[in-house]
Amino acid sequence: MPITRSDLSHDEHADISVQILSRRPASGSKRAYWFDTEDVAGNKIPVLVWEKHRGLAEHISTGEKARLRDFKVKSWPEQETQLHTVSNSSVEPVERRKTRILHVSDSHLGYHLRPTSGGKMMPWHDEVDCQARFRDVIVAAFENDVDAVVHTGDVFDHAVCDEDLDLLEYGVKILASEGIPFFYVLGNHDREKGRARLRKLSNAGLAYPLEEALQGQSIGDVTLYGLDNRDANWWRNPDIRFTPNDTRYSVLCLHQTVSPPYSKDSPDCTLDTILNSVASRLSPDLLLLGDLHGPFSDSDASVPVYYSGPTARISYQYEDADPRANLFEFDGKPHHITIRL
Ligand SMILES: [Mn+2]
Repeated sequence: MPITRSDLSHDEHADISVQILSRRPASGSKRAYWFDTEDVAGNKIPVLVWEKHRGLAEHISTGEKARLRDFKVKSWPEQETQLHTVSNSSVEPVERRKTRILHVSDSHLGYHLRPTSGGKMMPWHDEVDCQARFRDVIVAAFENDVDAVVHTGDVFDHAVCDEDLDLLEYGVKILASEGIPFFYVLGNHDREKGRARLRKLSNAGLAYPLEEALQGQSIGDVTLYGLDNRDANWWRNPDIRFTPNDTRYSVLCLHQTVSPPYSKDSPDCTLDTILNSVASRLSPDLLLLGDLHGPFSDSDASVPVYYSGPTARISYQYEDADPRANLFEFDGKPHHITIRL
């Protein structure tokens, strides 16, 4: 049987596996910080790290499971049981599942209601089936056993019918029923009806608008941050107030034309502008983007940056781009795999 709080006796040294729930600064002299933790039975155990042992657990993030070895038990009558570091204490991460995230974008549900792309008639318009490809996204999420789906905007096209709106709802609900959250930012094509349906789903706790979570949304050891689409003017003087987190990885999600990876005329902003504007609060490990309808990426940029491109072949300009999604597995750094839809 695994050790739980009730097995701990005052002044003994304990080895115990816990989940790290949060880290907070400790008041009082010589104290560095507290971990709020939970044993396998769900009992809360505060863990005090003394200043002289500060480095001991710096590699552990909230949300992780850790094995605490050689911690001193403090269990006074009528008080909560605590663990305190001593000179021999060690903290090791328990083998963890690597967080897997599916990134999709620009599904443009409703596109069947307009026959043009960039003002040009689309020769293959009748062959495009945004609804079918969106269903493929849901299947890809299950097949690849992901922990979350991130949609970087333009879920919907300008005009939508009930079937488009209901398909999103169906997809988000079936994901939620399997414990896979759907995170999103709004694109420049998401209009009133589409936004209203996304809002309904987020009010019901089924979909998660990243724009509204300045503290980010954590999934495993990854925290997702996002902004809805802004115009290029806003990016001249961006004001971004994210709250830092202590999970292992941060991912920033936007719906913008960004250079790099986009190398042509008039991007909304540069990658440097984005990184500088969040630098005092975040250093993202990955940028996930929507807006461009081609699969642009730059894995060698100062922060790896990826568009997924649209989930259906809706663009005249990028007619050779196959519909795809990005799968990321976080293992020391984000590893990228292309999923064809
Ligand atoms: Mn789009």
